[in-house]
Amino acid sequence: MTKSIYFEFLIFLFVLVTVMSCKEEKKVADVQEEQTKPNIIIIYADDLGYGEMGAYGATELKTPNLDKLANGGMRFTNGYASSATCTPSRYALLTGTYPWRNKNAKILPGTAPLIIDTAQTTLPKMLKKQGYHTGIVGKWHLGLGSGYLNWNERITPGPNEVGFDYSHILAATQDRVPTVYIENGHVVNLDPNDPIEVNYQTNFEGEPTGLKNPEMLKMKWHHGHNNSIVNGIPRIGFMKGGEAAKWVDEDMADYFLADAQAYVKKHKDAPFFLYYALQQPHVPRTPNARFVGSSGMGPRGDVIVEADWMVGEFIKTLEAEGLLENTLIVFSSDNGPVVNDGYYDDSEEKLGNHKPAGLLRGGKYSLFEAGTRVPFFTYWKGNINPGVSDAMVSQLDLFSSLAALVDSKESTDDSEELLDLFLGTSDIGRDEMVIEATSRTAYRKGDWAMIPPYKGPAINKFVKIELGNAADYQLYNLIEDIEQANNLAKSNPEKLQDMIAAYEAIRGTGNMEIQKLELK
Ligand code: NG6
Ligand code: CA
Repeated sequence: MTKSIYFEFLIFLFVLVTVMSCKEEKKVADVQEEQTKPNIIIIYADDLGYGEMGAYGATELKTPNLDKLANGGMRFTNGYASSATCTPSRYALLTGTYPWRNKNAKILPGTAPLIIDTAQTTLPKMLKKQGYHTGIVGKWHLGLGSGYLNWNERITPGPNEVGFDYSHILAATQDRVPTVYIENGHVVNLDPNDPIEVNYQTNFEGEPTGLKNPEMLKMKWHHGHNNSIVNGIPRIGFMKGGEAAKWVDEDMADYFLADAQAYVKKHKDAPFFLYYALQQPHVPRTPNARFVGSSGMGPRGDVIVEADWMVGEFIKTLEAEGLLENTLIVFSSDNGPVVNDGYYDDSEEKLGNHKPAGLLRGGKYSLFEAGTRVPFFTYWKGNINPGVSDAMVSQLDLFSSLAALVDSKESTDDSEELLDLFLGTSDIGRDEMVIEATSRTAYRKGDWAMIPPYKGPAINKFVKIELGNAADYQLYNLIEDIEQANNLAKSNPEKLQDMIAAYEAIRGTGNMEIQKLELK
């Protein structure tokens, strides 16, 4: 090649590359212009109580990042999870259907089959039909597979079969085996020469347990949680193999944050839905070294500070990518708080004056308000005016409301379309709602809460939470008595009868077959 031909060739190449990259940029710009539908992100905490954020009155714990969002968006004071435990609440969130309609929607072991029917309508499926890319990062706990599960093959059906294009999850809870991450149905870092086996009934021969090998533990169990030991923490269920795939508990929050950030960066050019399911402050509470001691409240407070930081970093990413003005963020928690949920982790000793449930009675597992009334807010920069609403709203309502946002006609019987309320242009919420706690149900209508009689202990002595069980009906006026201290069932029999009739109209009368709450 002569020198001049060589130069001409170089110039040709330069022009070609420039033209091609302009085309690429144009494509992106076009998509952004065409993108009238906002991105949707649900950030969902695990066991975060009503009183756990500054914006909800916490004084001892600092949650600046969450507060900034809550105070800059619509903050609900009567926002509810459907249930006082995880699986049913997540079922309601993703299907828009009361979890007590599905007998399998209860706290699941890590080996439980998927409880959402693959033919069933779901929030991510509905959004997919409207052109959204859908992803879940974090806690799943809705079951996997359809019976016997081989963890060493593709794990299916799971999130990808009920509407998520992308999934990167932990199967059940941080305290349950298998303690591995699963990406699109595959265990991450699985070594085929070290296959994973999981069993919730019997241990594998020769494997240590929390019960028999206390010398191996860095965190001691208080109740339950005495099966397989992973990273010095005893778990629920037995697991063998999968050494290279096991997660490092202290890195979990960073791991999921990085993935949530990568997801939004990857999908920013078309509408996306991300369900970012945080694992905090569920047990075992394992803050990264950066957060140890940050709250002065021991690991439970430290992981709340950690979660708040993760949310702050995640928002920074949305901001840096120019996505905040075009993204609706919903934040809530799957159920109310519990201080001691099965490990000795100083949470009780170091709680000090912090009130995880604020003024509310009860906690996780409870039919009293603290079981289901949780932090709940929406944030959309430039689109939602900051405000506080006392209107009643349930996570169930996200299905129909988000459908309305994206011009879908889909809705479910149990999910009310409250889009204007979520966007802060209306103050009208639900009139009534059935709440659930470990298979028992109660009813809220207007300012009133009614709890039917249930057998069983008034207080669970392990977690030290009032469950709501009593021999007689309970009736509370939540406006006058948010602490549910005065049972008005006897003094206001007419109201009680109205409430019972309205409750039974939804729930029916056949709900006396309740399961025993077993917290061993
Ligand atoms: C309970 C566990 C508790 C927690 C809960 C599920 C025992 C003794 N207790 O059975 O630690 O894992 O299940 O929490 O095993 S949830 O937030 O996922 O519903
Ligand atoms: Ca939970």
